[in-house]
Amino acid sequence: MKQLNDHLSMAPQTRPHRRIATRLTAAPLTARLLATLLTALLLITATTHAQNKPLPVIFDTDMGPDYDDVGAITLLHAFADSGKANILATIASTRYEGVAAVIDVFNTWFHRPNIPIGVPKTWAVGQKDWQHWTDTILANYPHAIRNNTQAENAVTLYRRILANQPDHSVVIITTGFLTNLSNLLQSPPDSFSPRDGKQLVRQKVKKLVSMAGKFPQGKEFNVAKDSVASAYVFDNWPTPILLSGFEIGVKIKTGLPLVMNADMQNSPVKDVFRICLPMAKEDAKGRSSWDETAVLVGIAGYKPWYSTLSGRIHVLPDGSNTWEPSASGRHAYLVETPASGEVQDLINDLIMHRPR
Ligand SMILES: [Ca+2]
Repeated sequence: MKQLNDHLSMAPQTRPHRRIATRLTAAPLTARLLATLLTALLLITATTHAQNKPLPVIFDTDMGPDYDDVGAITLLHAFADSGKANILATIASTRYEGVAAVIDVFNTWFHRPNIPIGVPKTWAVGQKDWQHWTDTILANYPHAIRNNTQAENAVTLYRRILANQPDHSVVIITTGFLTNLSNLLQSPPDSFSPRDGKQLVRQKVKKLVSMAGKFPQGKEFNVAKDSVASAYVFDNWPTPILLSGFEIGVKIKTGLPLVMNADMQNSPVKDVFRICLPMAKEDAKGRSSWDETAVLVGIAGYKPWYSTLSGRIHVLPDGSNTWEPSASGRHAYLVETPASGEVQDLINDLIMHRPR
């Protein structure tokens, strides 16, 4: 349970003592300069690659309990601004009142207020943040959506968006629960497509990239909170799946350079980290960056920072997962390389991205 609880938004007094971060809080100046150059190079390279074809992306997030989703949506918009990604939709996998509005805050701040927003209209996790960062940004930043009734049905939105995309083109990135994808797979034909959900996914989706699981085995929040949906998706999803496990993001501590950046003013991203970082002892050297890794590898690719192991993930009834290695497996999880240490500075720079 500890591994699960590490990613839970528990009340601070009930949080378990967590491992002490071994990374430095503020990298030396030369390292920071190098990181900035690496980030610039990444975005320039992304722009070059993307000049003809930005990657069509659907972002599915439990925006609200943990705040690494805030870092993740910032990376998403940074890659969109560099021409690397085309954000087709931003969809919540949780349904606490306000989640659609919170997503709208970030899309609006990054000058993309018209990105479609979906929320689950049937059962879904409803867990909200304990730090009240969502309340703060809703009170202080513009957003057109006021409540979840103004957002589209998540499954309907998936079907509408996918039906209009080229075959085998869409990358779905999830940083929350797999509730929507399970419902999508089991959806019947409708006015948008004569195909059922599984057929539509097989036709339109290129790959699924998820922050999910712990490898080679363990119990992780995103998989466990709706374990029935997780098991269904992993058993039935008809495209390749790339998984960023708990062990990848937990050691990537980010947010302090953002909070200490005096030039960043009136930023909901900075406000969230400024509010939340001091509220948990384990975040003293930055927040673990589980969700940011999924966006990074989903759009920029996993090399050179990671390699992968192929096989198949299995979800057990208690929400934990195991791994079955197989060279021909459709699933793969990230494995660290000597370059993995660069990711912390890279994400620290990317979450300071400003609206273009
Ligand atoms: Ca998340």
